[in-house]
Amino acid sequence: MKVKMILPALTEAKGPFWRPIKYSLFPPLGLATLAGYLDENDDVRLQDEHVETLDLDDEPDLVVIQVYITSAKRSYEIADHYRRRGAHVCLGGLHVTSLPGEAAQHADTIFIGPGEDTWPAFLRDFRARRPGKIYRSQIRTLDGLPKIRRDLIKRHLYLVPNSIVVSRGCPHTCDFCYKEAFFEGGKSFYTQTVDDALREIERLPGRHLYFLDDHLFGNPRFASALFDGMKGMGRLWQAAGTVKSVLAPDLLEKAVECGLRSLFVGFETLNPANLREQHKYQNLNRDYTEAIRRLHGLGVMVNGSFVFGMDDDDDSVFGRTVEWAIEQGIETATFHILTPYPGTALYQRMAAQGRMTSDDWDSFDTRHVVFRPARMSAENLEAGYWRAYRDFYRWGAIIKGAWTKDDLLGRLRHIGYAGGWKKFEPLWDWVIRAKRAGSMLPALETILSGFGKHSAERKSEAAESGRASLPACSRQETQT
Ligand code: B12
Ligand code: SF4
Repeated sequence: MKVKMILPALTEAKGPFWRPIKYSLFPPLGLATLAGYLDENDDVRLQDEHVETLDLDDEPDLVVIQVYITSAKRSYEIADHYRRRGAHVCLGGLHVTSLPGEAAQHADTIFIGPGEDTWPAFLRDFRARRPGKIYRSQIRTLDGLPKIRRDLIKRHLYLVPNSIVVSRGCPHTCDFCYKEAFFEGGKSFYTQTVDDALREIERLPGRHLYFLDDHLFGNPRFASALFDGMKGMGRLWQAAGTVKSVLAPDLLEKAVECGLRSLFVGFETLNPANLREQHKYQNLNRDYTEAIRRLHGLGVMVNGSFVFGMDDDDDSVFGRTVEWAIEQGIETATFHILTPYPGTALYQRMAAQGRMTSDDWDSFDTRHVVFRPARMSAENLEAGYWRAYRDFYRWGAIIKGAWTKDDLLGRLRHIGYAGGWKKFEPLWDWVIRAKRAGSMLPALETILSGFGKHSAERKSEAAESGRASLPACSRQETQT
């Protein structure tokens, strides 16, 4: 059977004039996971439109498209094209789960929720020539997951070819997050076994890893055993975690010991009223400054995530947030305009209040305002968002942030890392067009390993003064 798997791109990622590096970071892991369920003798091709031009002249029997909200329009175009050519077209992913009725108009079969149970069920039915029209995920487990088909990934086209997920979902329930809608009808947070996760890590070449799990620290027992197992592997890795998990004792130290060098942290807002409104209770009454101090103290860089436009935000939010982030010495920041995704509690609330102003899914990219903000105009929200990026990544701000580090090396690393992402965008653009994103990985590893030394030095200093002792814990299998 000829199978074509496609991750369509949103318009910006294919721009003739400008290609932001973020679209050449990670390969299509979801599709490579699904490819693992195909037979050895199936002829399968995986194309990621973010990094390559799609070949649409082929004639596969089965077409599998992963649909994100921002690529929905493009996904439907491609789906319609292949249906005209007689292929059986399957659509799945987050946007299909949020709006199945819309997606069904462009597909022979649609999939609701994660694919680990529905996809193999469909394949059996398809081979028996009785494919269904809709498959809903009910069984939530990562046990027995086949080997991810990483051989289908064109590694050289990505800066971070070693992306990995060892869990699905998250234990929290924030109103603006995709998670509740996607996992409806079953568990919304579950992990691999520790041994399976370690085996997957061992299969990845090189040193660098990027865990794309929503919350790698979400199950402390699992995370702790995983970090024990990773000790001595010589990895350098990045991941996402919550303020709460950073403040918890011991786990962070273990993570650093086995290679954590940078953490994406969802601060989202500095305003408790906003946190309450979004039901982001796990951030309430947490000392953000202490969390950053802990991370920096262990030599971990911080990528802070902030959302603008919640109901308690007014025009002053941008300046205050950026100034705070710079003063904290946060190395990189990701800003978003609040975006109510269909299917989320936030969307339902906004729609009920008659505040949604757009259903053009292309604009749901967290850079456009698609609802009526409560305490500022949509224009000011959008302008403030762009200003925040400009102000945070000004050389003056980068240097000010760097000066919060207490030694010269720390300052230089801060400048190198923060400047590297934003100040050299023309260089990234050239690298992507030359199809050489992968060749920049050693530079990233060098910077990250520098931070590792930084932390090791600090730890040995602390150990000398009798302060550092990390609890040892035996490796164990854990599953939520
Ligand atoms: C890595 C990532 C990116 C990467 C690359 C994406 C990629 N290569 O896949 C980059 C940086 C480019 C990116 C960009 C953006 N992202 Co992003 N990203 C992610 C992240 C962190 C991980 C994705 C991943 O690999 N997951 C692991 C794999 C195993 O799961 P999966 O891909 O979902 O696939 C499973 C299922 O979805 C399902 N499935 C998927 N497709 C299909 C198809 C069929 C037929 C079947 C049966 C099943 C199926 O089965 C798979 C196995 O279980 C997610 C968060 C998350 N946890 O998913 C956000 C996330 C997907 N991103 C999101 C957003 C909003 C964006 C941006 C718009 C943000 C921005 N401001 O730039 C852009 C635009 C994306 C686009 N191209 O349209 C939102 C999506 C919201 C939505 N409703 O669509 C998410 C959920 C983050 C969030 N919490 O809000 N992103
Ligand atoms: S903590 Fe993050 S991943 Fe978890 S529900 Fe909230 S926004 Fe989503």
